[in-house]
Amino acid sequence: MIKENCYLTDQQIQLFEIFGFLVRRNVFNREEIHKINEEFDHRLRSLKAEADPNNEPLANNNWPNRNPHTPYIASLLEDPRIYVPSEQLVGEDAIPIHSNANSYSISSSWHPDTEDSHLLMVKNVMYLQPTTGDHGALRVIPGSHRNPLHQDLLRMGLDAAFRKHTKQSPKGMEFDMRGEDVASYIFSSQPGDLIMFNQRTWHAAFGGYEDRRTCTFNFYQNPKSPEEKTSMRKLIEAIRSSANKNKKFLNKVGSQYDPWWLENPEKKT
Ligand SMILES: O=C(O)CCC(=O)C(=O)O
Repeated sequence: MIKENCYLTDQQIQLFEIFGFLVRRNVFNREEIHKINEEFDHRLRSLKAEADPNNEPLANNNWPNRNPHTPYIASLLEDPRIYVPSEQLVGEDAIPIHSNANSYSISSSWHPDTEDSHLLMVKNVMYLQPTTGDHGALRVIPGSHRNPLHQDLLRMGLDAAFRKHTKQSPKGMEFDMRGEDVASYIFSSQPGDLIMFNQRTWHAAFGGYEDRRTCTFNFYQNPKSPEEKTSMRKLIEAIRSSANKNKKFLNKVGSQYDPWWLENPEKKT
């Protein structure tokens, strides 16, 4: 089972390059999803118990997985079903940057994760509950990782609601259409399905509800050219400053990985 669902075909790779995303079904089985949910429950409960009650509740509780509290989820970054396809898309020397858990209480408005055009960044997203268009499914705008579409959407202010919510200043024009009415592919999914997307691809999710869950695994291209290296430095700095911000809300959340993970207790190579 694990081996069967590892390798992407040339056609899948081609579709990823053209559309900026790729859907993979039944990658994890029911028992594995159960194990992930158990660790997720436990970690969310303890992070909430440890958080300062005076902190403002967050619409997206987000925490890193690479720690001894969630050993099974921490191992997924090194599961061939995650890293083999990621390396096929990003390169064999791809760098695993994030392994995160998210518990949302709202929808997510349209946004790309990055506007950077030098480094290829790929995110694997696994929804832990069934999703449909009006029940928290991820939507992606096919081809929006590429210019001119990527830039056109920025210019028309499609991310206005996202920027407002994340307290960033507006960049484009006023955008006042319902996000649901923007043309897109809707990733209706069952737990165990995965979507991989180029992080420049515009995405959103509507029909949010309390404790909507995802696990995400991101791989970045290993920078070689001066432009790629500059991009990587900027991204790492942005990750560092957002980790410090999160610390205020969920006391324990800081670095992307615990020293336990670096010690490699399972002696994985
Ligand atoms: O499910 C969602 O609310 C959106 C997820 C998202 O933006 C992401 O994983 O990058």
